[in-house]
Amino acid sequence: MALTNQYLLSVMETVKKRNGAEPEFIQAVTEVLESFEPVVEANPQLEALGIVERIVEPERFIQFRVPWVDDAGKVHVNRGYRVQFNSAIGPYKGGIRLHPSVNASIIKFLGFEQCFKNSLTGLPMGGGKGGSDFDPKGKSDMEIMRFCHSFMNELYRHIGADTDVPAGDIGVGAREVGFMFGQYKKLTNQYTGVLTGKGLSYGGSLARKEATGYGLLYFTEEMMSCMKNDSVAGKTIVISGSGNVAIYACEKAQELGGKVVALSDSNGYIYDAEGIKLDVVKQIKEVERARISVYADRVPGSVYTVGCKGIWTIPCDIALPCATQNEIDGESAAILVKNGVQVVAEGANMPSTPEAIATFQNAGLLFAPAKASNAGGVATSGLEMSQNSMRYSWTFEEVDAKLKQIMIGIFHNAYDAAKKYGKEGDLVAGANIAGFEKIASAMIAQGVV
Ligand code: NDP
Ligand code: 2IT
Repeated sequence: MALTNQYLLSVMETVKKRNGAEPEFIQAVTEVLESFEPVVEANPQLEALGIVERIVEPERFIQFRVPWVDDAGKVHVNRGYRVQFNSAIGPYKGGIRLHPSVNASIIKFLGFEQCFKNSLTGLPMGGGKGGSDFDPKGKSDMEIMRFCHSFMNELYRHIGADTDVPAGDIGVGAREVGFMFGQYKKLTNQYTGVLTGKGLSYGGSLARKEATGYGLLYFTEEMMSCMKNDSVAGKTIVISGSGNVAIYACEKAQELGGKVVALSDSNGYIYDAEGIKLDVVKQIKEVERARISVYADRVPGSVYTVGCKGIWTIPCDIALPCATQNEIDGESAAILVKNGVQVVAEGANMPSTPEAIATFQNAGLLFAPAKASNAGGVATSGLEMSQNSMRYSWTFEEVDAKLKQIMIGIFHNAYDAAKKYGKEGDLVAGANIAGFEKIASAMIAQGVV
């Protein structure tokens, strides 16, 4: 769908002029602005108050040098980033990604998406994102620690429990959050909930580790129940990635009675017709930090295939992309549709290209966009912030129950917003609109800042 509204067209033109070398950021903005057409047409004050041109421009973008020393004594320099995108509804909130592909475009697309996702959770969190082009693969624990400490040596001056609260993303789990938290505490002499995804012994929340994957399945189950009178039980499921999101999506999918037959990493994918043995995967990925190919050496009858894109050629009822952006292109989407996929729910951020989304929507299947379906991670980060503020912790069951309610609420908000603007069933539009309405209302109330 191309933009036709003059106001949105002019905003988009400026975004392209200002950020021409940032394809992922432009992709994310284009998709969101396309959803806004009926909203800006119904609410002329949005144009008068410059809401959309303000929302696409980050409040602050920080870039910094991250020098660190490897185990052999050699000095390396990486580039660090933090984008503080929008603070209308709460302190900036969003993860930190450590991956060689990280650049300004990746950080800005993630920070932009985060604003709407955080709004959808219903919790008071603005949007931010950070990261570095540091590659954690093959690094020792001490190298990871020195990098994380150096990263925090600059980041600490920009964050705070009421200012900006980072967390994990690709390449950042409890180990990295622990190193960053320790350095923040040392530099500021303050013990605050400045990061989420912390370990349980120093302020982390139960169920945060599981939250994104579990939340994805709570959303999927509610979407299938309400829109198709169906459920995850008995379905064949393909999940890409084998990191934090993929592992706990697999766990909850299996608990709901689904059969997960494939997982992947950036080198290739495993297929296990009998259903993935998750204890084997956890040992390989969480304990040994090894490659997913090892699974085929350990589980008789399973098969490893080199190349990660091939995972989308496996016939399935439900596809859950949980690795990275643009991992499903138009061609892979067409194969999934040809093989009869009924549901696609995004665990990763922006895993489907615009061509893939169009293919899914034209096929009439259920499509859950990332900013709605993967919001469980940041929602539970919000619950971690609440617990830290209260100096208290909830049980696993309490946090999990709140997470489930939040995911069910997000589905209904997105569904209802789409319906309100004449796009019933289009959860892409619904999620963008529902996320936007709260931010826009707060921005209007606060004036031109
Ligand atoms: P992890 O680092 O735990 O795992 C990432 C997984 O994706 C690994 O299997 C990795 O394989 C694979 N992967 C990463 N980059 C690529 C690539 N360029 N091509 C193919 N495979 C790739 O990260 P998470 O599980 O935390 O994050 C996965 C996705 O979910 C990301 O899009 C993230 O933004 C999103 N997300 C994460 C949340 C969280 O709470 N952690 C919350 C919401 C969204 P390899 O080991 O080979 O690199
Ligand atoms: O993309 C995401 O929502 C995350 N990586 C989680 C962010 C957070 O602050 O928990």
